[in-house]
Amino acid sequence: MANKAALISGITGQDGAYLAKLLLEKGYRVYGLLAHRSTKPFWRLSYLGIEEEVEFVDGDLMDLSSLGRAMAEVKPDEVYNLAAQSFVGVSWQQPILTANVTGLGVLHMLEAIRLNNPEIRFYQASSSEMFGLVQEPIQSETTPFYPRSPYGVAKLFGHWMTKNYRESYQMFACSGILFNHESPLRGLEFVTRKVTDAVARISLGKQSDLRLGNIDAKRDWGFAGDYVEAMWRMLQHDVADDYVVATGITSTVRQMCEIAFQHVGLSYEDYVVIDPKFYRPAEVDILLGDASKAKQQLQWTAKTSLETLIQMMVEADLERVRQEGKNVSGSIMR
Ligand code: NAP
Ligand code: G4F
Repeated sequence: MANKAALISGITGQDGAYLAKLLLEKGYRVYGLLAHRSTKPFWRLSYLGIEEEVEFVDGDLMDLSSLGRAMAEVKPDEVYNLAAQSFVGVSWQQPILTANVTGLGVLHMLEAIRLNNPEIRFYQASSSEMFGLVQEPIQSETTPFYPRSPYGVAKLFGHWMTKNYRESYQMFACSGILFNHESPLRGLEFVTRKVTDAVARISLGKQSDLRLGNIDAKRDWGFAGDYVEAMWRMLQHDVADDYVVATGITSTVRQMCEIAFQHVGLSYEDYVVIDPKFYRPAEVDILLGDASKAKQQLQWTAKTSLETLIQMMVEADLERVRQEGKNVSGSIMR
């Protein structure tokens, strides 16, 4: 039997890169949907050494016809929809773009599959941000949603559309409600990477302080490399369903800063400056996930502690900042 083919939207992002690596290791033919950009952001795939192993197909979540063409060309067995405007902070500045890409884009994907081959297995990257103003202290698949950002509202639309296509057309459509997950490949706009990059720069004498917003916010942070395994497992299960993917431990941004600064022998209190510019119009104060369904049905658990994760990220950023001095092209890693 020929190897399975997988189409990944958002392949140039953090999760897309880790998922592509995992699927290649499992023998898949991996195709990445590539939206047209003025520059090709392949640094994550290069970092993992897989840029040459992935095939690319043009397509944008905003263009249903391009998705239909991509399905017809690739004939995937599995589609992972990871593409999104994924930064919560910017979703207040660009709410309509966020609604279109992060919300309506999911429906475009589902329609492209339904019209081409409804047998394709579909994964939707849903988010713990949908819990927002949390209605239960520990959030599971049965916790009611209360999104707090245009991003969260858009994700909720995609989540319900995924369920609706499963129930209306019996499509194998899964929604992974993933809590925050980070890695050395995280974008610099997100708080963990902003902190680990700053820690590296401060420790190497290239930055003097770090300006942050609400450092009392709590998140359930895991490692992206662990979480893509859960995505794959969902699509190998006998029935399509929705799953929370989380560590079951929540920590404040402040505690995360403490770990990062301590790793280079510094104290965060000496460098962190609170800047209201980074406060959000409506905050998600705390997220804490219960992934017992994923554990029971998919045999998935998170393996990486926050300490290990943040230390790994600081080490990667130290290496990058050191390289910047030697290699001008190092700046494209940021
Ligand atoms: P990311 O690094 O921001 O990657 C987003 C990807 O989407 C990029 O490859 C981007 O391409 C692509 N994209 C944006 N607009 C597009 C469009 N119109 N058409 C096609 N592609 C487009 O995000 P991530 O952290 O890997 O997250 C992956 C998915 O999981 C996202 O849907 C995110 O919302 C969701 N999620 C993430 C987390 C987390 O903690 N990381 C938690 C829950 C859910 P360019 O590089 O060309 O811009
Ligand atoms: O790192 P963040 O920007 O992640 P956020 O908003 O939780 O969203 C991430 O996780 C979601 C899953 O729950 C994903 F769906 C989403 O795509 C994304 O990956 O912010 C985390 C917390 C927030 O409470 C924020 O207010 O950190 C706080 N924070 C404090 N200072 C900051 C900053 N966040 C950022 N980005 N920058 C700051 O300076």
